[in-house]
Amino acid sequence: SSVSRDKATQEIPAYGCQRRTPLHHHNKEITDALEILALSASFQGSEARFLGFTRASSVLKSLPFRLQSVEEVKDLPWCGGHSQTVIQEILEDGVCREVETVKNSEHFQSMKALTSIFGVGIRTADKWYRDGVRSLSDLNNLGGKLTAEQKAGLLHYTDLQQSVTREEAGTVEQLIKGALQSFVPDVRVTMTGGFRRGKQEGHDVDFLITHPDEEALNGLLRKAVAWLDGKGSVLYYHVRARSQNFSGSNTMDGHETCYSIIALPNVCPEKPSPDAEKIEPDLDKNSLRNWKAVRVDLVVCPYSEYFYALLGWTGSKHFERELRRFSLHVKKMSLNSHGLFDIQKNATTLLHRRRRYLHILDSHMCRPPRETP
Ligand code: DCP
Ligand code: MG
Repeated sequence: SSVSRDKATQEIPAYGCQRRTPLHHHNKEITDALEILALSASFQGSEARFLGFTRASSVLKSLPFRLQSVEEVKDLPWCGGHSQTVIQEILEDGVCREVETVKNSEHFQSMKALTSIFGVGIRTADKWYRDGVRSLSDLNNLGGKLTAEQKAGLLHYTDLQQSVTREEAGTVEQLIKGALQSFVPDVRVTMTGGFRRGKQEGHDVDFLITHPDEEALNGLLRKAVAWLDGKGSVLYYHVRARSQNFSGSNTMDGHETCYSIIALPNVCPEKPSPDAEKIEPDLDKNSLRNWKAVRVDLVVCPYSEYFYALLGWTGSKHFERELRRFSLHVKKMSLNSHGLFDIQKNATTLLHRRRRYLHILDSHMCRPPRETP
């Protein structure tokens, strides 16, 4: 009934971390449209509009019914005028003109293609766009100017565009665990990211690594990755060392992290028969290969920070951002993947300095995109 629908909309809390946000919900056409506008805003460097559309979309995902009229969102948090226009057009016409225009624009399409390369963030893509780059093939002319990460991203582009299945993630887990356990048999390895949230596929596989004896973790990540590399399983890797001066006011995560591309043996390899090469000696090597390139992130954290790191790496990105904003504004605490810090006790008590501090934290509430400078 409309009364119970009204009640449902009035009970939706304002922070994303206070709501259930199911993967499968009732208003996918609308949230997809809002997310296109959010993405487009981020491509234009407008963080505020990105957040506005992202929050509106997130709120609608928690609605327990399919919207029938734009009137139903009037009391919802974050669903302001611009989002209402989008919602109304989709409800009435099935499409939103602004979204269609954005989707067809050269800037949006180029930025989407460029930022889909591993190692390319919005800033790099935007610079390239201004230099005339429109598609991946234009990048060949940039050759020398690409970072090692971007070169690897381009080399394995087709594989990395395909999503990783849960089954493949399981195979990656065995591979990573095997490497780590060959050095520290009782190391703890937890799959995080989207797969920990129950997603059936992802763009990469994320792992958190810890051990009660923090000494056991020293040098472990580099040794394990080098070991895998020696076996030919690593296509690219870069280890970012643990930050030394980590403090509660730091919004960046300081854990030792390895960003990698792994050659995953195919779960069901389309193995050519052993004679195939004899019959067709010139067969493209790629069509014969029985591996797939998969992005893997490995994070090492001290045992004492494990639960914060687990929470921080489980996501989603928007959930993390909202959780940190909630901690700060409602609980007056600063949360990151290292701990929860009482800013009233630890940080400065001078009001004007605290305001500035709140402002800085608020604008950097999420880890910045992983991008090679
Ligand atoms: N994370 C974050 N802020 C970022 C990047 C990551 O808070 N800028 C956290 C939340 C993410 C988790 O790390 O859920 C893993 O990052 P991914 O980019 O791998 O995101 P997901 O695993 O959620 O999605 P996908 O299925 O696309 O891999
Ligand atoms: Mg992931």
